[in-house]
Amino acid sequence: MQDQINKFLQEIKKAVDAEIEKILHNDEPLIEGLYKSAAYSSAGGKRVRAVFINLIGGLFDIEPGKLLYPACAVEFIHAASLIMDDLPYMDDSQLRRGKPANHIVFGQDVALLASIALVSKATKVILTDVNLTENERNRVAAILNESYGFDGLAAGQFVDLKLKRKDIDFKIIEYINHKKTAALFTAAGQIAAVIGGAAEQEKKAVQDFCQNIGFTFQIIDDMLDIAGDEKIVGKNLQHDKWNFVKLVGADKAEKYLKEYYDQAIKALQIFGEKADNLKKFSKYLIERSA
Ligand code: GRG
Repeated sequence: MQDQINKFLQEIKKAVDAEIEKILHNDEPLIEGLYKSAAYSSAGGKRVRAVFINLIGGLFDIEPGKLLYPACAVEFIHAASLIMDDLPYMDDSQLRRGKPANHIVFGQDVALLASIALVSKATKVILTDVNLTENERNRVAAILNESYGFDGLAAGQFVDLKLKRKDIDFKIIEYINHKKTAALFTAAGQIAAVIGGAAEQEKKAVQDFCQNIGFTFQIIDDMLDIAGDEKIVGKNLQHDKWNFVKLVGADKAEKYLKEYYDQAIKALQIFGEKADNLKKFSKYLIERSA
């Protein structure tokens, strides 16, 4: 069964990689550099959020082809956030996905423009998605829109950047993890739930699952930041201003990890066996080394 899910994940990754490459194909010589920069940072990555959309879509029997553009859109926003995050006045990282960060290759000016262009492209692929109804397009675009502004990535990044060491407490860390990391997982889940015509109780379960799995994902990220191998993780480690694991200690971090993980899996109960692949993927995520 694990082999079956690996095959499924590879297929999603392959389809999303290929479609992203196609979408970012450029015929306009004047802005070739902008496209190159955007394509550079949209390539690679584990495609975790794309996989989530598809596995959550499976709970509602959505045919995978219908989720291809939403998956690309979420990955575009994710890539845009990584470009911004690496900039010298943000996290100041030189390495991303095993390659030099975008601004190292293309310059800070181009990196910022590519990031904005990718966010715009995310909206465009949804608003022109022929597989969705007009109502679905509008609802998906609204979810995406909320995921990166005052209620999502930008808010989380702002608090993260401006946080003084003396003000760090658990509630604030939850806020940051919620907005910076869980927001895109939650958006992925909500998008699949909306397209799948989920009932209110199901939407709530998907939200609970995504939020808690988002937290576990960030804790693992922080664990890898301390004990991972830069060559495998593919980004600069020991780089963050603060780190959940350093803050609460390794034992407590393990305890919180288990609590969030259990909560996430519990939220899937109402879906019965249909959630088996999602549970397997969640397990894979907490056992990951990259
Ligand atoms: C894009 C409008 C807009 C704002 C962005 C910079 C910023 C505001 C937010 C930072 C968000 C951020 C980088 C959060 C960290 C989330 C995280 C754990 C990323 C690593 O995700 P993986 O491991 O990466 O899925 P790959 O490379 O596999 O895709």
